[in-house]
Amino acid sequence: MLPRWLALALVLFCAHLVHSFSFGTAPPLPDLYEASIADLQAGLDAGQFTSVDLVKAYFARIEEVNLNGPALRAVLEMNPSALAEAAKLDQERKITGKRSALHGIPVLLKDNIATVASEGLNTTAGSFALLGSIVPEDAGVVKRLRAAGAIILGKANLSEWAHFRGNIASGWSGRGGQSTNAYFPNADPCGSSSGSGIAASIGLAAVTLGSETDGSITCPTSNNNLAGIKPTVGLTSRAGVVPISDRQDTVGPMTRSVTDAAIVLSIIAGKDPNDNFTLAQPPIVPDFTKALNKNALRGKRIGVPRRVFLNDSLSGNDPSLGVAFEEALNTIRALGATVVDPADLPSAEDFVTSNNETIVLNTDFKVQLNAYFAALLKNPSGVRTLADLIKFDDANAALEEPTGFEDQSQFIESEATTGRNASYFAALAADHDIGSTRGVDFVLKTFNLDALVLPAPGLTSSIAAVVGYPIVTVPMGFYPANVTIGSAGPETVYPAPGVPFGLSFISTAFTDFELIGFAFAYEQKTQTRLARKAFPAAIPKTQLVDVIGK
Ligand SMILES: *[C@@H]1O[C@H](CO)[C@@H](O)[C@H](O)[C@H]1NC(C)=O
Ligand SMILES: *[C@@H]1O[C@H](CO)[C@@H](O)[C@H](O)[C@H]1NC(C)=O
Ligand SMILES: *[C@@H]1O[C@H](CO)[C@@H](O)[C@H](O)[C@H]1NC(C)=O
Ligand SMILES: *[C@@H]1O[C@H](CO)[C@@H](O)[C@H](O)[C@H]1NC(C)=O
Ligand SMILES: *[C@@H]1O[C@H](CO)[C@@H](O)[C@H](O)[C@H]1NC(C)=O
Ligand SMILES: *[C@@H]1O[C@H](CO)[C@@H](O)[C@H](O)[C@H]1NC(C)=O
Ligand SMILES: CC(=O)N[C@H]1CO[C@H](CO)[C@@H](O)[C@@H]1O
Repeated sequence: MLPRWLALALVLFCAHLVHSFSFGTAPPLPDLYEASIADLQAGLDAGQFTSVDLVKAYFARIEEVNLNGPALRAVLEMNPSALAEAAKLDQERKITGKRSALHGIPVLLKDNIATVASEGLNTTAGSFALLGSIVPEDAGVVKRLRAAGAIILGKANLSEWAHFRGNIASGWSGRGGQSTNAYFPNADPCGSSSGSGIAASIGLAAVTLGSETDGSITCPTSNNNLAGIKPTVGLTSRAGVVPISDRQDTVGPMTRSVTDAAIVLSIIAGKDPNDNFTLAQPPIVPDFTKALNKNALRGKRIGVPRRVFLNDSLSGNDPSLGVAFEEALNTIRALGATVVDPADLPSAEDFVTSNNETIVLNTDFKVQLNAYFAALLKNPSGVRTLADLIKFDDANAALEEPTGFEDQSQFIESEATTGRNASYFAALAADHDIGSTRGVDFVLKTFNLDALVLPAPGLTSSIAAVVGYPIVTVPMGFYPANVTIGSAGPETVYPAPGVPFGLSFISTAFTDFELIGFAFAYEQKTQTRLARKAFPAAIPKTQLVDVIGK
């Protein structure tokens, strides 16, 4: 037995060790659940940890929850070259310093964004029909990420073909299965950038990229408690992105804060000779972090297009969303803005009845998907056209059409189109009329507004989608404990208690900078994201301390 004085001294000594370990001079390691790009750069610059450590930690976090535990199915593939890429970038940081704010930062990509096959990752839009395909080159946005020193961590699950196959639950793909939300077991993550949303929400990557044609960034941003930017069409390159329509597709960041989203957008935005829509953007890519001003809403006029969009029987929204939205308007007023309410779109009803968007997307999809297939250097499935793809899915029904996920109606409708004829251009002109002439630009001008604001769910994304306008979405609240749980598919529920929802700021083309400012001011005032965490089993436990030096 130890003498009492020695036992006491040991206890005190151990207490001292614990004390100096957790409260010593070095700043604490960032918690990867919430860590910002700035937190990670500070630790990397100070030599507290390396990018190799970061990749190891994110890989371990993915392992914990992707197929194990709650099986969120957020991630399709982890990059076999990521550790080697990280080691090189660690070395470079030591010798010549960092290239950008994303140097050594692991980024997860939606699986419709191409990366060169030699690196080891597939680009499949979630489908076995593209497994093993060889893309001609990295997507335009990936070239920019790599030039900035970012690490491609892997590919995220998604609604297959960015949700353009048929009436299939959000977040499902043949290769990845049904991905689910981290805030309520088996809740809908929304889509089509589902895995990007889930992964960003619980820190399976530092930041993620999604793509949107109509709602595919803003909706999963909303459901997963994130900040997301759906850039103006033509601000970020779509070259090398499995397409739906060049009129509406756009690539943007999905992150835990507006600040991180602004950092990522500043790097991925810009002209790309391989996407001529980008040539129409203003000559200089703004530094979007300069928009991060807490007073950005002061003196601004923000309109509420109430008719149709805030009518629950038309939007399909739960009434609890409307309650939170009225509070959000009060916050916007408190931040010094004038809320113009209502600021109705003359075209509001068209967003319920018009079929023009469907005509445009169906026509473009066939033309552009066939061009995507034609540009592949190799595709082992043998699929070279949309017609082949429809046959492939039917022939591989166990993989691509399991019970509850059989539908190919959008593929079939698109295949029936015969190119960009007069009806197509009429539909495009009608979309311009609905979205701009009697839509966003009409109300902005009539009421002298800086932006519109609406809850993210419902019909909101279409207002901007049909004319390629930007949306910035930030956390607004969470469904209450007594919300009526609904069905969102064979395996998913929505709404459900504690599932997040967002607030969307919308304006005309190339107002991304201003919208980022408005969203930042609202985010800083409310800090809604921090009010609630994922359910315990969906929170990965691995932290940097578990991997450093191992
Ligand atoms: C990419 O697909 C091939 C099958 O064609 C597979 O062998 C490989 O493991 C996949 N890559 C990753 C990172 O999963
Ligand atoms: C892009 O190029 C195509 C043909 O290559 C052309 O039809 C289209 O008008 C161009 N778009 C823009 C925005 O320049
Ligand atoms: C909401 O829409 C329904 C269906 O069109 C309509 O009957 C109702 O009057 C609308 N409510 C309001 C407040 O406009
Ligand atoms: C297209 O929109 C216009 C309104 O601008 C409408 O009159 C027309 O019926 C719509 N066409 C279809 C096919 O929905
Ligand atoms: C354009 O093609 C569609 C099928 O894609 C067809 O329904 C429509 O009638 C055509 N319009 C014209 C003007 O030829
Ligand atoms: C949930 O509770 C709120 C506040 O008590 C109440 O206003 C609302 O009607 C309830 N909703 C349901 C679906 O019971
Ligand atoms: C990274 C990862 O866990 N990927 C998995 C995604 O889901 C498919 C289908 O279950 C698995 O085959 C992958 O291994």
